[in-house]
Amino acid sequence: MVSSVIDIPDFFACNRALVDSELNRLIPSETHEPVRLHRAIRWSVFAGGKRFRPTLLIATGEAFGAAPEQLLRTGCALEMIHTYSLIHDDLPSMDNDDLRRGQPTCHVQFDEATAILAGDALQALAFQTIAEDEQLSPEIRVRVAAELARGAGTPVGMVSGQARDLEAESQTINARALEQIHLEKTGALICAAARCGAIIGGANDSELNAITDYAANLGLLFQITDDLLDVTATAGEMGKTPGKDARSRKATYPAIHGLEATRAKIKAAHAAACNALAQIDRNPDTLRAIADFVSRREA
Ligand code: GRG
Repeated sequence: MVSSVIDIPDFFACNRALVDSELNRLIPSETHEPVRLHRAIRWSVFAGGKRFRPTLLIATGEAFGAAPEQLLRTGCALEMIHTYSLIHDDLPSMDNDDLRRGQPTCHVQFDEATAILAGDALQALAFQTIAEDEQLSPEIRVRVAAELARGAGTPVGMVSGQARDLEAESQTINARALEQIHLEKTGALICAAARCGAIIGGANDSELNAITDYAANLGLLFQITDDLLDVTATAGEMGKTPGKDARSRKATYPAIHGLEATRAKIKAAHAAACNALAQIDRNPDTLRAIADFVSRREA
């Protein structure tokens, strides 16, 4: 079922403005020494990302009755981790890309060492932001920090997914291995976003399980649509280099399954995400509308 009541582009735009203004407050200014480092951090953070993970966290938290001010700083922490991962992913030793969020990548604009340090500093600042968030009780801060670390790290987080992805470049991998890469590299941080929102909102264990199921499918949906866009979109639409997956013979959904099966998988992951939401007795409209939006996304 496609939701029509919630204006998701508007919901994203409102949350993006809130998150950007808080990020601006949390991140050292460009005039703060060492200025090259702070300019590099700001270059990448304020290059115009969608703020998908903070917005998902806010939508999930609000579904469980959390107040916006309880969610904002964890949302910023997620965006810091995400931006660090993009900066490092673009490095010559990883994906070696020179375009991100529609502008030169951090190491191209500055230099490789500065880009590595910008990513490192963002990761540290993310955990500092949660530890110092006075809107949350000490217990919730610890739970949220653990969720974020698990989603960002290893053995079932973004870093392990990235390691699997790099290993897969020199191998032919099957559909199951590809799905595991997606679940970890992209899905784990998306899962952490939704779970942190639910935890801040006071979700119980069964609600948290349902949200995890929703977010795992949403993460898959997000990555598969990203793979599909790499085949079908232009650089202007994507803000990064399209067609790169195919040129580097990267294992992707379209490469392994073909376009038709990829579109069928998008439908299946969307349905599974919506079914998971049906397990909880909360207003699921915004979360369902986000799944609708991701399954149709064009950037
Ligand atoms: C370097 C530890 C480490 C991990 C890198 C995020 C990542 C892991 C790699 C990026 C490769 C990639 C293009 C993955 C596809 C899904 C994805 C994470 C897309 C980028 O996220 P968006 O679309 O970007 O939310 P914006 O710019 O809108 O924030």
